[in-house]
Amino acid sequence: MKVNKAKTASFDIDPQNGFTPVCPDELPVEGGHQIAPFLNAQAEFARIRVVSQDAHTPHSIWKTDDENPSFSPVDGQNVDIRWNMHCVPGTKGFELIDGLPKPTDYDFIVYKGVAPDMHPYGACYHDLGDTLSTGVIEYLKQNEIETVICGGLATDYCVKLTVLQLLKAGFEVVVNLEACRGIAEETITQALNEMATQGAILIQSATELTNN
Ligand code: VGL
Repeated sequence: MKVNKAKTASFDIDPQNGFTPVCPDELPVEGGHQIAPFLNAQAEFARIRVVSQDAHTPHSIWKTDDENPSFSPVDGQNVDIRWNMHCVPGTKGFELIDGLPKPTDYDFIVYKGVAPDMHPYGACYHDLGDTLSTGVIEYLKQNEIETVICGGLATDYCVKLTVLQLLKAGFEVVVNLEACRGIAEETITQALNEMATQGAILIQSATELTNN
């Protein structure tokens, strides 16, 4: 497919060690550490490159413990289920996976899930109700971006929600499957269906892209 580089951004969604086998005690996604070359390939077709990073405090109310396993519900307006602690700033899990640019070489960074009682998935809003902007939509619009190419971790959570938020904001959204990895087969299939139904364009690889 053709994309206009001047009006295209590349979005690296949570490509952090905490979602890879590099950090087995966090939320390891199979193959998550292998996506850097594919994110770099899609970025060649974009003028602007943005990244989101989970930045969680170890005091988060949604963390698992002996009585409360993964996926068990947790009370609060901006939390839903429990997860192993992951992506704590200052630890390996927070850092971008090997092979990506340094954070300072991106054009815009979203840090999300910073408050102990907020665990958003999509990178465009801090809350689960999609009202409190992280600023990335405004940044992209300010830069006259019309198309956003997305990849990252995990397909069935943060990638899915970010893609749906970008679609709602009016962008043409391309999901580069080679640059995504997900947590579970069933939820990955659901996520791909939902993104496509809402208008996302799914491509197998950045080799399907050309600039005009
Ligand atoms: C994610 C589960 C919990 C993700 C983050 O980045 O997809 N998934 N926290």
